Amino acid sequence: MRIIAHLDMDAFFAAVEERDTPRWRGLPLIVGADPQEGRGRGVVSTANYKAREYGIHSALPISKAWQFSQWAKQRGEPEAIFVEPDMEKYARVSEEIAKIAREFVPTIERASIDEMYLDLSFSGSYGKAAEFCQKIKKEITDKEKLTCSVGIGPNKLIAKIASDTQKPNGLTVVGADEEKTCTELAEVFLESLFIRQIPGIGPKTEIRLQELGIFLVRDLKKLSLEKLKEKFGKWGEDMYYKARGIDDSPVVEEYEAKSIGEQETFPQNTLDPNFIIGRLTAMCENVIGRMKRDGFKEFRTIALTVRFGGFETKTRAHTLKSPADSADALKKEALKLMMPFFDKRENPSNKLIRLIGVRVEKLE
Ligand code: TTP
Ligand code: MG
Repeated sequence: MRIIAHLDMDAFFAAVEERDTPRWRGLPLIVGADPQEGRGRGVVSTANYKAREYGIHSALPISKAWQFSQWAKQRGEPEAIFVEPDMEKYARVSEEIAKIAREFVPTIERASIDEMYLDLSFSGSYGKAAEFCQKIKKEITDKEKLTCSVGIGPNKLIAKIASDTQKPNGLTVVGADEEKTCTELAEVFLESLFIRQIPGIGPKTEIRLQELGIFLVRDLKKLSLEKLKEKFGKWGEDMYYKARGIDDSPVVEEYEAKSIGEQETFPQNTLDPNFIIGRLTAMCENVIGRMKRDGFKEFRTIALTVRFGGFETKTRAHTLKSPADSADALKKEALKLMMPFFDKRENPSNKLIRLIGVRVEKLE
C-alpha cells in the first residue's frame, strides 16, 4: 500500500522573520521588495496570516501592499512590518526541516524551498503514517519554532491537495487502509473541490473551464477524455486523470545541485572599483580552493550577487558552453558580471555596494 505525505511550511519566509525578531511577533508582516513608502517596485514574496487579513498575498505589487497597510492604519489597526528576503537564511532553515524529516522517513523529495513529499508506505497503515507526521510536526515546532501543514493520501497529488485544505498547522488524512474505501474517500474529497485547487490548474485554465460551465472537480469529471484532449491537448489528458485522483509518480530523493560560494560584507559601503575587484579576485581564489578540496574538478555556472547599501540585492549568473576549472577563468567571468554594476547598465543611480558574493554551480 502506498502512503504519501506532503508537508508545506506555513507562511514560510514571514514565519522565519517573525521567529527571529521577537518584537515583530503577532504583527502583520510582509517579506518582499522595499516598499519605499508606496513608491517601491517589485512584489510581495509572502505575507503572514495577520497581513493576509489586510488582503495582502504573494505576488501582489509591494506598492499595493503598502497601500493596504496604510488603510489598515487609518482604521486603527497595526501597520504592517516590511522585511526584505534573506534567501540564504531560508535555505538554511529548509535544510534543517529536511534533516528532521529524514530522522523519521527514509525517502523524502524536496519539491521547493518550503515543501516536501515523504514516502510513508513503510509505516504500513494510515494511522501509523499520521503518527509519524505528528512526530515530525512536533520536532519542527520544538527545534525550529515553526509550523507546517501536512496532507496524507494514497499518492502525491492527493497529499498535496490535502496539505492545503487546513492551513496553518493542519494535518489532513485522505485515505484508508482498505483499498476500496481509500479510493472512494479520495473521490469524494476531490469532487467537492474547486477546479483551481488541482495543482496545475491556474487562472487561465480556470477561466477556460468556467466558460464550459465547469466550476467544481465534479463538473470536470463529466468531460470525456476525448473532449478534454480536443480542447487542451496533452494537458487535457493530465487533467482527466488528476480529476480522478490518479497519480503514480514516485517520491524521488533529489540530490541537490551542489554549489560552492562565498560572500563578504564590506566594512563600509563603497563603489571603489579597485577595492571591489580586489575582494572579488580573492573570493574567486577561495571558491576554487574549496571546490577542489570538496572533490569537484570543474564548474559551468558562475553567479554573482551584489547587495546595495539599501539592501536591494541582485544576482547575475552565466553558464559556460564548456566547463572551466581555474581561478583565472572564474575571475574573468565574475568580472564580466561585475562590470555593469560600476555603470548605468546595472547601477544607474551610482548606488554604493554593501556586499558581494560569488558562487560556482553545475559542478562536475
Ligand atoms: P508557499 O508555500 O506558496 O507560501 P507560504 O509558505 O508563504 O504560505 P502558506 O502558509 O500558504 O504555505 O510558498 C513558500 C515560500 O515561497 C513563501 O514563504 C515565499 C516564497 N514565494 C515567493 O517568493 N513568491 C511567490 O509568489 C510564492 C507563492 C511564494
Ligand atoms: Mg508554504
